[in-house]
Parts: sequence; structure tokens; C-alpha cells
Amino acid sequence: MKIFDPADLERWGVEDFGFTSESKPASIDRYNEWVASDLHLPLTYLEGERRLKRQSIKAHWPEFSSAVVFLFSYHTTHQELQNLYKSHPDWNGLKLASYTLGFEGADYHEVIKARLIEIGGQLQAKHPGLEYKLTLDTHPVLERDLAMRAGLGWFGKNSMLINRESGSFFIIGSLLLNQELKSYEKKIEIDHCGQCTRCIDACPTEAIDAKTRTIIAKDCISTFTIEQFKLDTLASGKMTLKEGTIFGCDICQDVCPWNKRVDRLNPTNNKSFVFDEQNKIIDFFLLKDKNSIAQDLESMSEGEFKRRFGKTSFLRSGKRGLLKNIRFYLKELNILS
Ligand code: B12
Ligand code: SF4
Ligand code: SF4
Repeated sequence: MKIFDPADLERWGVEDFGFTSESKPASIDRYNEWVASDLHLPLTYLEGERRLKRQSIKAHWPEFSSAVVFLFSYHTTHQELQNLYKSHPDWNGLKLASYTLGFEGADYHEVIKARLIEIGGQLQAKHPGLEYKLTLDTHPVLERDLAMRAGLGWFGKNSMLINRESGSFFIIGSLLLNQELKSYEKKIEIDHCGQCTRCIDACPTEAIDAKTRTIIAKDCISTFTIEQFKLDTLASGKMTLKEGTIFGCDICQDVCPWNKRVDRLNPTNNKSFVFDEQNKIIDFFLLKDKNSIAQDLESMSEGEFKRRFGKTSFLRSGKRGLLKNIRFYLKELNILS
């Protein structure tokens, strides 16, 4: 008997899934060294108590017995966004991390959480006594390593978890279970990066530490544009948003041959988005005059910002974080002094 109905997997947007009963991350020493070398700064939530919980899933949840790990792809949205950049006559040159438009333009944390709860419910109906905890981004679990242990991919030099069939444009979400639940085990994937260094060469801020294959967090555009919003923090000397990356960054994935392979195998010419949240984001950030974006954000009340973008990933950085990013970009282009 199949553990999940293929129609459900399709409805949930699950590209692949796998099981592991290994509680300890295989790459835990690398993580500890990364933090000890301060390469994680300014992401202090990766140190202290939460670093200790990441040492083993049992430290986070003692009842842990196994995990089922899912890859929720947004590759098609990524392709559609690339098509918009290439051929929309009104595109203003700004770029957004493509996950912000995936999941119908809604915050993936909410969308995937609901899917994981539904999956958990299905499993509980079949397995009496089963308890689960979901883990999705913010929980103290090394998720790429968990997916690697479940046989779902390898760590690219850009530090992304890459799957042979799906590339790397997916979100990892998992259910930690108090029972050993295995339908079949996938083999651990080997490294398929070979001699390639495209991601390292393409990163505009030299944020990939080639020696350790980890990210120098303070230099990563993603950190600066998504995570540093609470304080008006000083940008690292290498920071640049000249490529238009005002929220997140996909550059080290765009150039990866494993993502280009997925593009080749599943081409799409579509550049239109059909969901309301997607169109609100695109109209405001990608098709409007750049200066007017800053002005409109400045004059927008917090209530209005929430009304417009409250369901999207932009709520996280808020109006203040977005304004900080756009001003930084406009200053670099000498549009704003
Ligand atoms: C902190 C964090 C960030 C930070 C730091 C990035 C980083 N590389 O760690 C910042 C803000 C920069 C960031 C950016 C992004 N993030 Co982020 N982030 C996280 C978070 C919360 C923790 C990651 C972590 O623990 N890092 C610690 C470092 C040391 O781990 P690591 O870089 O993964 O390196 C490990 C492996 O690469 C391994 N390793 C490296 N080389 C080798 C070689 C061998 C032989 C072995 C065995 C192991 C090994 O060892 C390391 C330790 O585990 C996770 C969610 C989670 N709870 O896990 C999401 C997560 C990693 N992020 C994700 C995403 C989507 C992104 C962005 C693409 C968003 C965007 N478009 O802007 C970018 C990508 C930037 C990049 N190239 O990594 C996804 C990744 C999905 C995937 N396919 O891998 C995750 C898993 C969230 C999710 N639930 O899907 N992120
Ligand atoms: S996400 Fe962008 S800034 Fe960060 S490592 Fe990749 S290319 Fe560099
Ligand atoms: S661009 Fe090349 S080196 Fe970087 S992750 Fe992809 S295959 Fe590996």
C-alpha cells in the first residue's frame, strides 16, 4: 500500500519526499565550526540555546523516532518570473526572491504549515498513537541536513540542498514522528557539483566561502534584504543590490546547471500570474517606476501595508525593511542621494 495517494501529493505540491530515523545531523561539525568562526553573524538566532537544540532532533523533541521530509517546489514560478524579467515591456529592473511569488503569492510558512497539518492528520488516521511535530524553517532543526539524510539531495557549493530531478527551487518541510515510519528508504545522494564553480563566480558579494561551502551570512544579499530589518544596520562593505535584488536573492541558484536542467526538461513560456496576492506584489514592486515605490511606501500607513501585503512574505521585513532596501538600491544607482 502506498503511504500517500499520488493525487494528494500533487495537490500538496510535493515534488519528492523521504524518510530518515537518524536524529543527529551528518554535517553538525560544519555547522558548529560555522558558528564558532562567526560566519553566521548577524544571525544570532543560530547560536546559544538554539544551536544546542540543532545538535540532534532528540535535543529538540525527545520523543523523536523518525521524520518524513517533503520538498515543496516553486520551480515553475521561478521560470515564470524569469520570463517576466526577460520580456515584460514594463518591468522596472527590480528582482524578488522567487519563493515570494510561489505558493500563490502567500507566505509559504502559512501555506505549507496547513499542508503539513493535513498530511499529519492522514498519518494519524492510519497509525494509532502517532504524534508529530512539524518543522518548517523557523524550528531548531538543520533542515537541509535532514533532507539529505532522507536521501533527497546533496549540499551544493552554494550550500543549497539540490535534488537531481527538481534542482533547488523548493522549500523543505517535515513531520517529526514519535514512531518509526518507513515505507522505503532512499539512498544517500552523492555530490554532483564536480568541478563547477558557477555559483561562487556569480555571487555579486562574494558571500560563498568556497573552502567550507557555507555562506558568509553578513555578505549575503538575502540576509541584508530579508533578515536585517529591525535596526537600521550598517551593510557589510561588500553589499550591493545593483542587480535589482531588493528582497532575497536567487543568483547562486539561477546559474546552477541543475536548475537549468529542470528548465530544459519542463520549459514554459508563461509570464502571467493568476492569483491576487501575486498580482499585488508584481504590480507594486516590479512594474512601477522605482522612485514611486519608495514614495508610495513612505506615505503608506502600517495598516494599509498590512491590508495589502499582510498575507505575503513581505510582512516579515515590513514596510520599514523594504524601504531600507529600496533606498539602498536607489542610492547605489545615484537616483537617491
Ligand atoms: C539561516 C538561514 C539562512 C541564512 C544563512 C544561509 C545558510 N546557507 O545557512 C540566509 C539568510 C543567508 C539564508 C538565505 C537563503 N535561504 Co535560508 N535558511 C536558513 C535556515 C533558517 C537555517 C540554515 C542553517 O542552519 N545554516 C547553517 C549553515 C552552516 O548550514 P548550511 O549553509 O546549510 O550548510 C550545511 C551544509 O551545506 C553542510 N555542508 C556543506 N558542505 C558540505 C560538504 C559535505 C561533504 C557535507 C557532508 C556537508 C556539507 O554543512 C552545513 C551544516 O549543516 C534554514 C531553515 C532551517 N531551519 O534549516 C533556511 C533554508 C536553508 N533557507 C532556504 C532558502 C530557500 C533560502 C534562500 C534561497 C532565500 C532567498 N531566495 O533569498 C537563500 C539562499 C542563500 C544560500 N545560498 O544559502 C531553504 C533552503 C532550501 C534548499 N533547497 O536548500 C531553507 C532550508 C528553508 C526551508 N525550510 O526550505 N537562509
Ligand atoms: S543568495 Fe545571492 S548573495 Fe547570497 S550567496 Fe547566493 S548569490 Fe550570493
Ligand atoms: S552552480 Fe555548480 S557548484 Fe554551484 S551548486 Fe550548482 S552545480 Fe554545484
